[in-house]
Amino acid sequence: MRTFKNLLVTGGAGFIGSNMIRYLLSGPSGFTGRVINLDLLTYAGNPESLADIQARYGSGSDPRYIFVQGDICDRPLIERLFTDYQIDGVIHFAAESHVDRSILGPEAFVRTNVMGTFTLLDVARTAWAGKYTAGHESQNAEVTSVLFHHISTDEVYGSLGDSGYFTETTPYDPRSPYSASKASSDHLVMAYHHTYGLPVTLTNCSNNYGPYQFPEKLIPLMVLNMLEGKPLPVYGDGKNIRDWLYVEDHNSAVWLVMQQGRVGEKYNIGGENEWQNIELLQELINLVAEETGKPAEALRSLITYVKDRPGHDRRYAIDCTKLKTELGWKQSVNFSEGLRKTLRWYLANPEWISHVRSGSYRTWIEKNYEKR
Ligand code: NAD
Ligand code: TDX
Repeated sequence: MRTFKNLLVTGGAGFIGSNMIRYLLSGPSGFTGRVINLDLLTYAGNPESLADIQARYGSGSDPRYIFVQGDICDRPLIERLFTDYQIDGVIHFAAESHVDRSILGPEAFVRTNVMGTFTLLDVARTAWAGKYTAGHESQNAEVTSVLFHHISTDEVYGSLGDSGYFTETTPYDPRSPYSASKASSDHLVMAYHHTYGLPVTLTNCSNNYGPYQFPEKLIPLMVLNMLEGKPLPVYGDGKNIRDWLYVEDHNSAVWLVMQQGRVGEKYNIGGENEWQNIELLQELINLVAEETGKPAEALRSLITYVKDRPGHDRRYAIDCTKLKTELGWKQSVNFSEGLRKTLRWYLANPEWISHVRSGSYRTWIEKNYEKR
């Protein structure tokens, strides 16, 4: 089992990264080391999502949580972090993550997702040179002192028809600027392993949902629009299918792969939980009606079919047999419980929502963190 002392988490102020840091420091991970969270704080990065962690672990003479505002493309900064904090593990979440934004402005996606990943890999290779065996001998090593874990998506595999599943050997067929940039980053990660022997693991996960998700993604967008009586925009015929997974189940899988997965291997992570968008929306409407007392019919009347997303992938479905049989992972949160938990979190956190809506969360950093 691999152990780590100083984890560099990139994109830790985003949705999945902030949940991961909470899982590492105050969840059931068993991790006893230090987290260095490097995040540029783009529109999607919100340090308020980690206010509890900052308060509990972020101060004192030997803090276990250190926040650094910075860019993954900034090579001198990353070199400094590797040296100053003796980084022995990287969990690389930082990315431009929203498909619709990638259609409107692909350049930021290529910059962060491709060049940013390249920069991190190249610094890790240099910083860790000599600390691992170069080449394929590193594969299957039980103990590795350093590891680069890359977070990726099922979208790299393209789009499925009515049947079939994505496995780890499905050929890549990305179809949006977002998924193409993620596919490029995956290839760079594997290339750094094969060429330089860099110890890497890679996971490709299906759609996540849960607390702290930015309200541009389907589930929080629909919930907040329902609460505000706004239209619920359904793209195309609403029959596109996604495979949904609760965010903490994603993070437990990532942690398991980092500790016990084979170096140089990729693992699929999925919910085995396929929903057509329109069916999911009906389910959410029923839940919101139950939890808030708003009449379901009034909420249903907000459904508005809109122009389809260009190149909209029809169906994603993950086969995660490898992760289950090799490492014994399984999903722990059932979908209706997870949706209810998520909805209750949004209902209980109006301040987080209003700060995100107004953009005022950006000033929070000035008050609560020392600039590095
Ligand atoms: P997010 O958009 O909520 O968060 C991304 C974070 O990265 C933000 O905090 C942002 O400030 C930061 N960031 C962006 N550019 C940066 C840069 N140049 N330097 C440093 N930080 C930067 O995204 P998310 O939904 O939490 O996704 C995290 C990762 O998981 C991404 O790599 C994404 O591709 C992958 N993923 C997401 C899902 C999903 O359903 N959300 C599913 C599978 C994989
Ligand atoms: O308003 C909407 N109406 C709508 O019908 C939005 C925002 C989405 N949709 C549809 C498009 C998709 O079929 O809902 C589905 C889910 O959309 P998103 O939440 O934008 O997610 P998706 O495009 O599937 O990508 C997500 O999962 C994979 C994440 O954003 C990616 O980062 C991840 O890699």
